[in-house]
Amino acid sequence: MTSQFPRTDDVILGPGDDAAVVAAPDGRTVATTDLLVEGRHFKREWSSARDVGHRAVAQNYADVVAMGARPTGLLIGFAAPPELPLAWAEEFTAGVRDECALAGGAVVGGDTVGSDTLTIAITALGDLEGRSPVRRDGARTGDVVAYTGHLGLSAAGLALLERSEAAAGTPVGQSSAGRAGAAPVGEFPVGATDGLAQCLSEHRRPSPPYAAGPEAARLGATAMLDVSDGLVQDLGHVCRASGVCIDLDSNAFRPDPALLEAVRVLGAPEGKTVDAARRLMLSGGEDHALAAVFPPRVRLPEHWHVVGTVGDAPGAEAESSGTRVTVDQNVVENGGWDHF
Ligand code: TPS
Repeated sequence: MTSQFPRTDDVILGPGDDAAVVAAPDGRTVATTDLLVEGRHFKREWSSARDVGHRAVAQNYADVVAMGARPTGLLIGFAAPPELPLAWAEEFTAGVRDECALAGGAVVGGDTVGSDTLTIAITALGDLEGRSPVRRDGARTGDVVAYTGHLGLSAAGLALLERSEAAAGTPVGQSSAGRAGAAPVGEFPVGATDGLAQCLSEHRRPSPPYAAGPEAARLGATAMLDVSDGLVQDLGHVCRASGVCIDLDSNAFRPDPALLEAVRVLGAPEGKTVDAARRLMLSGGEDHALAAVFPPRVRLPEHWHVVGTVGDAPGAEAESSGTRVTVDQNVVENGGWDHF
């Protein structure tokens, strides 16, 4: 499966031998691994095989760039039930290839096994290109918190899929013809608008701001992570690692028009749509936006949205989870994704 992938300059010895050899010019490679399990992370009724290929790469490479590294290679473990159509695996492979073309790197190895549950395990590698890794423990009092990429759209897309499946038995974005096949065809029912389509697309194929990771490292970010579980919850990890607290300014969150449209469709009352959209921006995961902390004097390019500040570590009673990240000085229910 892997031999059809393009090779990059980083791949010295690609698939076909016992192990791959990937260049690491400065001697430091970042490595990360992430799993996608059918039913938990994706549904074949909701996403095409190509979508799943894109998403599998995106969620791994988002972790690579969140360290400040440039993606260089992937290893893919593919565990599939024997009845999985070959076309599904081929389309998945095409999605992986296309996302690598966007992000960089190439598939350098992998393994395929039979399994009851369709599971994709990816290990991704990246090159720090001589930079120091941007960790979670470097945030300092007085630093500013900023994000780039989308927030809330993927969560809105997921809610739309759940809602429409519960209501009609037919997921949004999937024609009845698509249901019969191995993968949905990605058509939208009459009436679905561009905004809803964008939320569904961000859920099926998140678009992490890949170049912004190395950029943040060059700009002197003191901490960074990709938003996979929800901004408030994920920033809590920075707080705990750095021994600080973070206050977010709700007015600094400018909801995307697509997100506003989705929350309206999802039933947010008139006059409450901005609030509802902001809640999704604070709690929604899986967009794989990048959140980073910068020293206050750094001049940030426009695509970084400053949304908060770093303060002193709270007292002992506030040490418990959730209370280190506040919004307008208030403790919020973080509502992020619970792994277990
Ligand atoms: C079919 N979901 C699953 S994992 C996750 C979220 C928000 C966060 C990362 O968790 N149901 C379906 N697909 C989805 N993507 C979700 C629910 C939502 P982990 O770190 O455990 O991978």
